[in-house]
Amino acid sequence: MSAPVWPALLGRFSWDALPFVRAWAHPDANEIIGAGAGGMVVAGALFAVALLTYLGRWRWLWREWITSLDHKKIGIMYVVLAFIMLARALIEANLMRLQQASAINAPGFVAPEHFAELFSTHGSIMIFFMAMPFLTGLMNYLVPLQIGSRDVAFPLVNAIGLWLTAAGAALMMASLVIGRFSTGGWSGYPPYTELAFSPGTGPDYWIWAVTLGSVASTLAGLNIAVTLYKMRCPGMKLMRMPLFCWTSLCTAILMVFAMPPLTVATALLALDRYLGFHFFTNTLGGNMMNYANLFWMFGHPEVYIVILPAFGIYSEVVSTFSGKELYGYISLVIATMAIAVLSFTVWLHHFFTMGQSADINAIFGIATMTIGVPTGVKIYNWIWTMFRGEVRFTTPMLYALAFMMTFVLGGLTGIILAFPPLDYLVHNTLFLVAHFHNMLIPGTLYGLVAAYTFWFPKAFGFRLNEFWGRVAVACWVIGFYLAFMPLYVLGAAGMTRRTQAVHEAAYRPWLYIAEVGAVILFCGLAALIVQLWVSIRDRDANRVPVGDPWDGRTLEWSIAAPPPEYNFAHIPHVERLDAFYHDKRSHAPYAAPPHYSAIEMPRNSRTAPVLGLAGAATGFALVWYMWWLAAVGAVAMVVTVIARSFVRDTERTITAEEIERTERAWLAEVARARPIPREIENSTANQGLAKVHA
Ligand SMILES: [Cu+2]
Repeated sequence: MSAPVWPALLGRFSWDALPFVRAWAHPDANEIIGAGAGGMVVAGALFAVALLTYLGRWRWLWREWITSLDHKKIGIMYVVLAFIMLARALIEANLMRLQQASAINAPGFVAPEHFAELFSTHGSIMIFFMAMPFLTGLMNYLVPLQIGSRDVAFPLVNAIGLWLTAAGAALMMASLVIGRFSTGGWSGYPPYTELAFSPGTGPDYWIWAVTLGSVASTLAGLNIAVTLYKMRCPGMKLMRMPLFCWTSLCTAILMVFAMPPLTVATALLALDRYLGFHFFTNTLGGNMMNYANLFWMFGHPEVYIVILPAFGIYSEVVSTFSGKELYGYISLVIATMAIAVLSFTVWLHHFFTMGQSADINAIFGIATMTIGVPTGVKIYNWIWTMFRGEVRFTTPMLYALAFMMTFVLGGLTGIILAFPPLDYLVHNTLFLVAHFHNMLIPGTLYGLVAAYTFWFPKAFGFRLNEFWGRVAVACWVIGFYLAFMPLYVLGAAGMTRRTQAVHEAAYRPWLYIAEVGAVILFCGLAALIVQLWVSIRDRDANRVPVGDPWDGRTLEWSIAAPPPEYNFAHIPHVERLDAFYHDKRSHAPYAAPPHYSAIEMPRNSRTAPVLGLAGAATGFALVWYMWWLAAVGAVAMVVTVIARSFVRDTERTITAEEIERTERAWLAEVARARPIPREIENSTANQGLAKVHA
């Protein structure tokens, strides 16, 4: 480390902190990759700034998006953030596989420290800044539409959640350009992450990024739960909610109870690192087991936070594309609640080998196996939903089918790991890595991408290209099997996880196959990018303005695509499950109401983006010991909240005339559209009006 530059102003920053300077001094493959990654972040940011300036879109971005409190726009921004972070974390996954495949009794091209940063950022990003924002975005977008509401319960809290998440993601990105990230894994275990063993900026970047993300997720959970309890339209009893709403409710409750232990764990670790406390140190009474328990009290429910929404998505997809009511709705609801409760009783299975008695291990092992039961109920229900249905093998449905087969395999290896004596054998090996990717790729990623494909036409008014969607499915599925099945073999053969160098030549063929799989997985993302490009190019031909391209069942399909700001001109009244599906068959769902009335919607607010900016600045300042900036950021946050409490004029009225104009234009589209049967729903004839038989 060279000497700090202007310590009072720039804290512990030194020129060495810049990867470009390091690459200049030691131009080897390792440093050049680091500088390339930093360069990509800088180039991406410059490109975005240049593009916005060239198109003159700054004001538009600020007014229409950044300051918006519209739950739909906030949802879309969450998903955009998730896709950006997915790209980075997938590149890192490819680098790790390439390193292991090329470092068999050879040094490879990534140094050990750099490799440790790669698996730490890959895990932290995939969980906190890919899966979490993606599912929070989907819940934001869909929950109000599915329960017949105009908004979420707390629109401003919603926006604050988004911008705090973005602040955390910005810190993750900053760590590529200035300084280094943690080498302590996504779980950041002390004492390794304590100051004595990791004195650099890495664990501090991890602490503040994760803290911002966890506070944001707590807020998101509160908001979604209250929305589902208080904002349902008349007649929408709890047991009439679409299954995605049920899984969102259970997820939101899990967020409210599971995120605070994480916030506490990172806060205590910060006290250790910054102020010399000893919560988790090796000496002076510290005990890292306190951290392990706190972290996994969050960490295991987190697994279900990221999987339950996908269960809801698959329920909607399977039921819609089978043309049938969900089989066993009540048992699906009960199974979801059972999983949510049980998820708090199993955290100890993450450290069977860390010293508790055999009896305690046995109890947690049995509790873990119990979770297989409600999950099995769900798989059973989806299979029976398809049985004797008119199944259409569209892109989202293909994800659902791939999920059902792959997820069950992963569940079986989970039962192996739940059995403590067997866990002792494969603990800390690639077997575990194979297992959780086997759960999270089908159980989260496939679900999120299926939802993106399924609801994209609702959000943007045109369908995504089906061919490229199928190419993406093929890549994600084939890539998954090639990348992770070899890891089971390697793990059972004793190859440890998180290893930068490999000294066993017999591993070679399996590592090669895994590397090919990782490349194919990356092609899955590339196919999604091509799909988006092609779909935007052909958007006029694929418009579905009426808003119901798949003969949908729930309320979000009953309004225009894209929906107007106020969602529903008249708040719907539902009498049963899948109300819209049955309305289409018994009533005229597109009749104009006798009159329209004015609607109040929240005004835009600068509060959330300012809090996000101040949060990012404070986190960055704490990482670099720039105390003056940390103080400025913290004061700015408090002042912003106080200032907001004096704002009286928070609502904006949409006049009845404006609503009438919007609704009439849409009803004219409905009148012009030709109802189409399901066989041609993926052709340009589909304008979003479903042909139904009464
Ligand atoms: Cu677990």
